[in-house]
Amino acid sequence: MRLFHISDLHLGRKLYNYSLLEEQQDMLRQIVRYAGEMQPDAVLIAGDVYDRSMPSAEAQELFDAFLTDLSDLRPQPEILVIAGNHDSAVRLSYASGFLRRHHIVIAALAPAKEEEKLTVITLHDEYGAVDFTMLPFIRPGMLRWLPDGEPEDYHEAVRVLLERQKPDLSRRNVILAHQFFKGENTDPELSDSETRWLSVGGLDVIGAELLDAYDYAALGHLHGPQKAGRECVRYSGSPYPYSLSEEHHTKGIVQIDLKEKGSEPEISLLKLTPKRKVRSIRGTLAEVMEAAGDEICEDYVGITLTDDDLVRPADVLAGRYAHVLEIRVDNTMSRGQIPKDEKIGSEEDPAEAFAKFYAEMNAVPMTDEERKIIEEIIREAGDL
Ligand SMILES: [Mn+2]
Repeated sequence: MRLFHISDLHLGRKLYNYSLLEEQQDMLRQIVRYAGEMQPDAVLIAGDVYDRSMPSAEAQELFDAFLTDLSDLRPQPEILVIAGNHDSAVRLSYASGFLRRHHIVIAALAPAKEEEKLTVITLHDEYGAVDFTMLPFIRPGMLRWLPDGEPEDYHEAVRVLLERQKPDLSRRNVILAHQFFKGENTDPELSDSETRWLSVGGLDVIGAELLDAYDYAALGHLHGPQKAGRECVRYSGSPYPYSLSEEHHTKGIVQIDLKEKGSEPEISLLKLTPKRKVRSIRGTLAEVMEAAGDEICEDYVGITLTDDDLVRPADVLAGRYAHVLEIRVDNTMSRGQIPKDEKIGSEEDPAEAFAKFYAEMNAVPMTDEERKIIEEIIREAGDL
């Protein structure tokens, strides 16, 4: 049985206020193309379909088109979707009863009472049955209804839920989950686009040994593709780089070929090529301008300039770079070579004090023109 594992689509996400809809549409089309070619039996989407709990109409359109395109493939893959922490479980569940009749299974809501269990879907191939346990994102607070009350942390919450429906170990088992699992002695690689939700030593960390019974764990939450302990416990990562810290990630689809029970699944990565790269450039303004090439560079770039003297670099860069995410200055001034003891004192001339403050903040001195403006403002203020 062949599986595609993706997660953290974050449809509707913006990058420093740039809409990524075009990039996301392109990445979804690449996934559909791969699915047409490789013919997976199931596509697993391990949470964070949308970037926000109230997705934009455009983001919903993208997902709608994606599900439709995948469903149009023959043979038609089963599509299994769980909710991540960014999704609204209730909204993602919309039409899930209907969609389920059409081989699209959405498990977004956590069990909310004793009788409710996690969704388990069974698919078959020549080696027999494969059970897919679908664990949507949960917080301990969602499980207050448990006989022992709210679990004390995330690890306990997941442990208790999985304990209630142990997999049949004579069959092959796959789990989909969107949580922060950590393998023993492994250091998870975090990126800037997800770290505000996670902390390595935090309460949300869950021991990956809870997934030992599963032949494959399709995880979502971390945006860098990586394993959490065992080879078969994996984060697919986001299909598109959502921060500059992800520029060296190889984004892609994890393809899993499950054979008979007990044999190691074959795992490979199908690479996705971002429509526009997300990358950092460093150098003098002249070097950076030169590096853009002959045409306007469309990549999303974070630029670090090393010149000591700069006048309105943003305006200059805009002539060659269509999508500048940030401009940093790393020069002698920013490296703190201004004597630190040169305190800005109240007895100092205000224009002089402001000029120092400006230089410290921007790592470049004010221009004469700017200097004139500030002197004027100070004079006017003094007249009041
Ligand atoms: Mn995410």
